[in-house]
Amino acid sequence: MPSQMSQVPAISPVSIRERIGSINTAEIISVLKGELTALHIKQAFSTEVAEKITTNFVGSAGLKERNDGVPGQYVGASHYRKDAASYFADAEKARPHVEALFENLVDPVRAIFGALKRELHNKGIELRLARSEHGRANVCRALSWSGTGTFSLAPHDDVAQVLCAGNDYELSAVAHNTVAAFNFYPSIPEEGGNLRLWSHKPTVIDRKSQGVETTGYPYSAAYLEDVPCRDFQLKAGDIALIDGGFVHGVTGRSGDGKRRLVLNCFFGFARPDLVLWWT
Ligand SMILES: O=C(O)CCC(=O)C(=O)O
Ligand SMILES: [Fe+2]
Repeated sequence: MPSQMSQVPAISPVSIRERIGSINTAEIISVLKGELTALHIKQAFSTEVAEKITTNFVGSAGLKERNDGVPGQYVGASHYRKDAASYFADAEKARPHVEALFENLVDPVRAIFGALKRELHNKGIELRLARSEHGRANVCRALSWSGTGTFSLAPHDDVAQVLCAGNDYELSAVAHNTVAAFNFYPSIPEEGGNLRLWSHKPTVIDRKSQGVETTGYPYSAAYLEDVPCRDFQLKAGDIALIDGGFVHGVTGRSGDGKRRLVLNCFFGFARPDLVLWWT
């Protein structure tokens, strides 16, 4: 038997909350602390704001095709597979384009960042964007996945890339705590494009066995075959906040209806008194 097959994924229990309304900082903090695995808030921001952000993304002068092995278009910067110097330089360059997505809107990303910053400050904890001598992270990046087949974004975890980010990144400290992933959805196709979450939180040994030690991407269908999963059916204006240590992916889309657009960012405790936020 090939060594890749020898590791059987352990089933990790998940705790999920799904509801309509506005997100609150107490539930964001429960994800940050690892008490809640996933939080899906439906109709969390207005369709008017969602449509404006989508229009701005489509017309953005900063819109690019990813060239790091993950099919998709984006505005913003990703630390994935980059050293700190290139990531922060990219973030600085992309900042005007990220800001232009929000124009003069009161958008959900900056609103939540501000509310969480105030709430954590009251508890003696600082929340700030990750930074280095080369620059600082942006509040989010915008992504439109273009993988074809079963998944438009293949199953992955968000922790490997943080764990292996390197010593020059202050954010690598977060890998030992919950890496929380915020996803805001300005546009969602009629069918498909679900966020799928598997009941499995890979260890370093699991990742090594699957050949994804430094990337956490992609996990094969065979590896996940016997792991229970659940789908979040999303609509424009929804927010999904997950523990990025659990394997997750985005299901494929049928037809050529509306595009799927996500605003994504990561955050987590680097120290008991410091929460970092990056993309
Ligand atoms: O698009 C989504 O719903 C999830 C995005 C994601 O998992 C990521 O950017 O790491
Ligand atoms: Fe992810």
